[in-house]
Amino acid sequence: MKKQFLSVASACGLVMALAACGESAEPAEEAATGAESAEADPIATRQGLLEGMGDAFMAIRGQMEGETDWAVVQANSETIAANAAEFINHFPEGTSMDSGADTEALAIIWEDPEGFSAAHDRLLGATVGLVEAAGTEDMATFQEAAGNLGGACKNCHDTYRKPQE
Ligand code: ASC
Repeated sequence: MKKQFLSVASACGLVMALAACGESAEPAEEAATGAESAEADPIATRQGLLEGMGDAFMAIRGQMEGETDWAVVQANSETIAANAAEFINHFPEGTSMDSGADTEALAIIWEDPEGFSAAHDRLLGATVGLVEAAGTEDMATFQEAAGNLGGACKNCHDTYRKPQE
């Protein structure tokens, strides 16, 4: 807070000559917290990240039958890990199925944040394991890690996503 005040204060110093300091202080503070402001389309963002994970997992499964290009497995494993770490940041309040939006996110996500967070932690652990296993280039090791990831996906979907028909 203090640091923020100081930077606003020095910005005021710069614009003092314009006699607009009082007005400029407010936008400067808004800019400092811009990362927390509402994003345009959080549902599309998280869906894109989750679909990217699904596509990457499909590509991995393709490499697990027959000949394996470990570079492809490793790159897709990295994508899954990166998307898994990011999509969780796009569940603002008011974006469940109940909002009428085109999403399968159940309201229980916001009613049970600890459970949702625990399911996400399990996913993160599984994605770290996936990347590590991809690095070993040992199929038995990788198969186990891929199984763990599928379990983590399912674990969350079973509770927090609209049941699939
Ligand atoms: C995928 C995908 C999921 C999971 C899940 C695993 O490839 O898109 O949602 O695996 O089906 O049980």
